[in-house]
This record gives sequence, C-alpha cells and structure tokens, in this order.
Amino acid sequence: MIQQIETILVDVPTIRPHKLSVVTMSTQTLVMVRIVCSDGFEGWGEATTIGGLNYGEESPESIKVNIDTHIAPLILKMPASQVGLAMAKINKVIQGNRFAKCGIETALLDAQSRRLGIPMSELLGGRLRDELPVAWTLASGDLVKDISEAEKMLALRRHRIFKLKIGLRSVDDDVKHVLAIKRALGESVSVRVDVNQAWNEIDASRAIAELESGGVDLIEQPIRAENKAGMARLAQKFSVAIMADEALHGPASAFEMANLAAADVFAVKIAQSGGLTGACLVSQIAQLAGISLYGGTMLEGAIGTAASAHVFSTFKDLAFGTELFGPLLLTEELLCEPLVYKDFMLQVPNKPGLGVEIDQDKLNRMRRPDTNQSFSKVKAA
Ligand code: MUC
Ligand code: MG
Repeated sequence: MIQQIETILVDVPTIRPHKLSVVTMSTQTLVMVRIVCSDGFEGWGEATTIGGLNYGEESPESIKVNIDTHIAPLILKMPASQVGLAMAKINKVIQGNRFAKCGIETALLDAQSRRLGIPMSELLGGRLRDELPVAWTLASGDLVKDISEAEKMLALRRHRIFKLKIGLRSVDDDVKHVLAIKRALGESVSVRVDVNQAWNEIDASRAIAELESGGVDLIEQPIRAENKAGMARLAQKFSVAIMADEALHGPASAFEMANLAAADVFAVKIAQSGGLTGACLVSQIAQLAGISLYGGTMLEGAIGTAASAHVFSTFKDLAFGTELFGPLLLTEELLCEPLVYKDFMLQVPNKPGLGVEIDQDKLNRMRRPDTNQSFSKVKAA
C-alpha cells in the first residue's frame, strides 16, 4: 500500500540567467515527490514549474501545499501497484493542479516499474528509441554570448538545435538578433524561436515572415495561448512550422487544438499534460491529427527529465526532437550518477523505474527548510 508521501522543495541556482519574455530565472525550484510503499519500494516524481507564478498557474509552494493537504491524503493506504486507480481517485475530486498530479503519477509509476523490474517506458506502451535529440536554449539576452554559447555546445557535440527565447525586446530587435545568430551558426544548425506568447497577431505575422525567409525552422507559441483561432491562421499562412506550447493543457486542449488545426507541432510536456499518461494521450491525438511532436520541458531537474525521456521514447514520430536539457542548466547534480548526454543525444535510462537514483545526502543538504513541518510528510496511520 501507499504508506508515505513527501514533498520537497530544492532551490538550485542556474548556470547563467535564463531570460524568458515572462521572467528571468537565476534559480530553479525543483518540486520533488517521494512515495514510500509498504512493500519497501519507493518512487520519485517531480512537479517543477518555471518562475513562480509567472509562467503557469501553479507555483512550487502551491504544488507542495496542495499535494500535502489535499492530494496525498486521498491515496494513502491505497494499493501502490494500482496506479490507474489511485490517479482516477485524484482526478475525480481534484480540479486542475496538473503539475501536482504529474509529480504523484511519476512517483507511483517509478515505484511500480521498479516493483516489476522494468524501465518505466515499458509501462507506458514501450520504448521505440534509446536516445533522444536534445536542443539547447540560448537565453542570455546577449548576441555575442549566445553565439559563443552555441559554438561551445557544437564543439562539445552536446547540442546542434538551438531555441532562442525572444519577446522581451521590440519585434524588430528580436528578429535582427535571431537572424544574426542563424547567419553565424550556418545552414546545418537548426535555429528556432520561442516567443512565450509575447506578440500580437499582427506583429507575429510580420516577424514570422522574416524569420521564415531567414531559415528559422520552428516558431513556438508566438501569440497568447487563448488565441487558438489566431494560431490556426498563422499555421495556415506560413510554411515554417508553428508550435503550440502554453496552449496545451492536457488531452482536452490537444483535442481542441487538433480540431482547429491550430498548430503544426505540439510541444508535449508531462507536467502541462497532468502526468505521463496524459502526455502519451496528447501525443496520440497529435499523431492521429497529423501534427508533429516535440518533447518539451518546464526546465525540470533530473527526475522530471528522466520521466519525460521515458515518455518521449515511446513516441513513434518525434520530428522536432526534445529540449530535455534541464539538469544541464542547473549548477547542482542531485543524482548519484548523472544522466548521459552524448553526441547531441540524451540516453534514455534503461534500469528499472526511472532508472536513476537520487543522492539522498545531497538532497537533504539542499532542501528548503520546511516552514510547515506537519504537512510535509503525509503518512498512513
Ligand atoms: C518553454 O516555454 O518552452 C523550456 C525550455 C526553455 O528554455 O524554457 C522552457 C519553457
Ligand atoms: Mg515554450
């Protein structure tokens, strides 16, 4: 049975400021979930978001308090091996809270696949690939720094796909910045942009035309997530691929976006999808609708990254690769053995469960002191 659920916040500095149109990050707060089962198995999950409440409607603190107070008590003492049943109980009574649900589902699936002695990807339909291409985000905000960072990544053979965060400066300045980087890196390197909803539709139309003719090959969430009809107009108008990110809040929104032909590509994220099975469902809707796939991130640490990798390894089509570089943006490693990034790819762990082990001593040293001790560990009586 599910015996104990613990939530842990860990504040980890980033290797450099990470500038998005909605926030500049210098720290990432990892939200870790640990589930202990009465048969001795243990599972880990992650429910990390970006920039407090700047990006999404759940913050690290709200995720923690909602798991501790409302979600954990619902599933304590339930059979740990019946993950579907536990998640159905949560989904029946808890509205929203997709990130929190993702953290719980990941931990339950980790424990269950360890119990069965198989990698988590095999519980999710079965992996089709052992390694995933990984993009890097250039988000220093400085042209010279961005180019030298990209050159360093190419030389290290770590990344050859670069996503540029834009939307903070004027549209013209952003377009100039992107095209200068594309010219410096050359034809063989993929350059993409993520506007994080910052443009209106008129600016987007003008900018996308210039980016398309300059060789940029993916435009991520150029306009507000709610403007699905606008996304559909942009997808129809341009041949460069238009990708939905913030507009995707799980299977129902994926179905709506697919119906509206509101994107050429979906950025599938486990947390935005409300969990791993939700992310698989989003990918299936996309594939049925002829929409291409990209493996997205909320800049999770190693647990969320490994969980995402297991999910993305089951996708038949992954035409635009992934951006599972979260742990590389952080100054601290929390695994006993780090994830392996090699030859532009992330290797999908192949040991049972998530296939990674947390360095518990390090985690204990780094965890944010609990201000709410009584709620941080919920135990079966
Ligand atoms: C986003 O909007 O895609 C993912 C990579 C990155 O640099 O930021 C995130 C969020
Ligand atoms: Mg995005």
